[in-house]
Amino acid sequence: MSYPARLIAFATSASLVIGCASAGSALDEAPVDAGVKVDAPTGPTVDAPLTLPIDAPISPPIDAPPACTTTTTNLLTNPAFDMTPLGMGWVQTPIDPLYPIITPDGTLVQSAPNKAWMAGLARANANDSIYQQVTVPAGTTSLVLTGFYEIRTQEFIGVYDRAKIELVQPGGALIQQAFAKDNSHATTAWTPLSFTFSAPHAGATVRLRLSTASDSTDSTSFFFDSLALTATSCQ
Ligand SMILES: [Ca+2]
Ligand SMILES: [Ca+2]
Repeated sequence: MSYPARLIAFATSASLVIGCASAGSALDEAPVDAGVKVDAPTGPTVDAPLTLPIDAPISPPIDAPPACTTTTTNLLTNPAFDMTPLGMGWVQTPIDPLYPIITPDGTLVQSAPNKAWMAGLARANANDSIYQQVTVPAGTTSLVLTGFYEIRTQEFIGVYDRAKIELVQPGGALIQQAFAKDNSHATTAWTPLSFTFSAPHAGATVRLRLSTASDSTDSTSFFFDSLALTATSCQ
């Protein structure tokens, strides 16, 4: 009664062995199923060449046509001190009436024949001044002082003699100082000066005042010539 059971067991084992051999052979030799989808080989991704954006050419801004014409005017009468009669346009208060400030005297001249020769006399309370009153045109956008100066001195140390140019009210109150030098700033040649006032003072009546103050020893001469108080306006 046990034999059939063993036979069954053997047959079962043989079947398993055969089954295994058959299965291995089938895997090794099985043709590629034509129906199996084979993916195309995957190569490295090649990025398409980047095309840099080409900026449209930038056209320079086209300025709008000026809405006005720029005009410059020297507000000073007799700005180079050379018109006649001598000293016209300027109000002078010299140290000594025998020595008018605007003069052809001396050898230094920036524009012939005259200049303003201030100080140069060593005296107590030796103060010179000249001024000219002007009305700045309405619409003025800038106010600029230009000119030339020379300083010659007998002083050799310390500061005792001074010169300044100021814009003042008709009553004398200071508006703004444009120039300040002293005997320590001696020159050897005519030297240009330039100052732009911080406000154009359009429409205002003002004075341009030059003044010097000297002590009683070792004189210093301050020379000025070819001044311009230039108003720029847009009309
Ligand atoms: Ca002159
Ligand atoms: Ca002096």
